Amino acid sequence: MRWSNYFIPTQKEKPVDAKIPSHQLMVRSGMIKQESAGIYSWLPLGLKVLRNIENIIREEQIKAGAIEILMPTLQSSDLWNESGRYDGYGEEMLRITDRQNRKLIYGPTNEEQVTEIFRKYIKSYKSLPLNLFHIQWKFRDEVRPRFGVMRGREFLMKDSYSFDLDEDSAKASYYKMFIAYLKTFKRMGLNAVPVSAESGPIGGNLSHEFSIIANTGESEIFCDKNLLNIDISKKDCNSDDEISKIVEEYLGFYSATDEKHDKVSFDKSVEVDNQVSGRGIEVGHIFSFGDKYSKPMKALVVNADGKSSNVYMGSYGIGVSRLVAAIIESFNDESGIIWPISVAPFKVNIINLKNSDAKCSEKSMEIHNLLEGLGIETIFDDRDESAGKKFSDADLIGIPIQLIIGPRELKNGNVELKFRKTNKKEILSFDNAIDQIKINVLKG
Ligand code: 5CA
Repeated sequence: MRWSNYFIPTQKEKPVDAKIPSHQLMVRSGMIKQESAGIYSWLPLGLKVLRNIENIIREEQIKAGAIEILMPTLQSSDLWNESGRYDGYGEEMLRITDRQNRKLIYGPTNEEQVTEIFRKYIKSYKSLPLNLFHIQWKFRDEVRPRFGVMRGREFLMKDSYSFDLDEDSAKASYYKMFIAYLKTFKRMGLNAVPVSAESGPIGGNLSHEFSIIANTGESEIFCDKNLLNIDISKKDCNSDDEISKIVEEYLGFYSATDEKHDKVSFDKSVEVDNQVSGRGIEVGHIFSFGDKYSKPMKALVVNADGKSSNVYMGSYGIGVSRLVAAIIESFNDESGIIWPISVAPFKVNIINLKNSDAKCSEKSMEIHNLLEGLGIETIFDDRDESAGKKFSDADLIGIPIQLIIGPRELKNGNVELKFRKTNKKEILSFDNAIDQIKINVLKG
């Protein structure tokens, strides 16, 4: 992609209302534009990152056996009356009346809607277990939308819903998602900590939040340091047994949100040197709540003995749009964003130092085409801007690899390669530079 044909409205100044690095950097790098409180347009760079994150989540959900559907943003209030949540959900729920005077709501979550789908089609234990997920916009009329997309009113969520015949099988479904979540976040370069949590308005008595430790996190979390040292990418999680063992290993260590924290048991069960307390960004939250929805909404299945019972359910959310901000909170420096390869909007940023030099422009275009041909997404900064502006914009938008092409190096058949993560520059021949890029992009 040629930068001059693209749309990246970068800005130098920090937006006055943006208090945390991710919000400042998302606005400055032209990823989002605020439309009203807690509601954003996603501009090309922001949208590319959002889609990359979405795809990683989708792949891991499918690997874990979940099946993708798409439910609407608008739901009938009748379903919420059936579950008993219509009145209870409070002012966070956006309520809408259509021209026929029918009451609708803009979904803050989809337990009711998915239970309605389930009860219409599924009648027998033979169809279980089942896990349905979708990636859809939600609306919560938060009192204090803040920190950009970190706490929006309209936000993108991945939500999955599991259906099981009994409690044991429901637990196995919960554990599957537990592991899928750790793997998902790991692929984005994030070490998520599963913390025992309150279930709030979703309900149930088994619940974990997945948090990224960061200074700008909204809530306090407490855990055993050993929890942070488990490397999920090195674990075999192929069978229910293997999954169960690993989850039990995680659950063996103390971890809790502020509301669940018990100082006495923390002090007793965790050595002082291993006590971690810090701010956490909640990027995922999972719940197991038995028949909380299936009972009032009469979602029944017939078991092998011909008896009917309410299906056991769980729900599993990931804040897709919040993750964009959480990743930036984890990876930035004073010059800008530092994208992990796996979610980066482009993998390589070619910087042509001298547009007026025909050889530089030709070589830049040639390498751009070569990389794109290899399936490596590349942005070529061909703008008529100073080298300084190109460098500072490149650092700001945070593409992991910068390839700098200037007349001096080009004369000797060389280019300069800079890795945004270390900010180290290296002069290499064309072939070596391409090899380095291939190796690093593959490594992810
Ligand atoms: N029904 C359940 C699971 S599907 C549910 O709604 N869970 S939740 O309320 O915890 O939300 C799931 C995830 O969405 C959260 O972990 C968080 O990462 C994200 N999220 C929640 N509220 C917001 C918000 N206002 N802005 C951005 N992301 C949010």
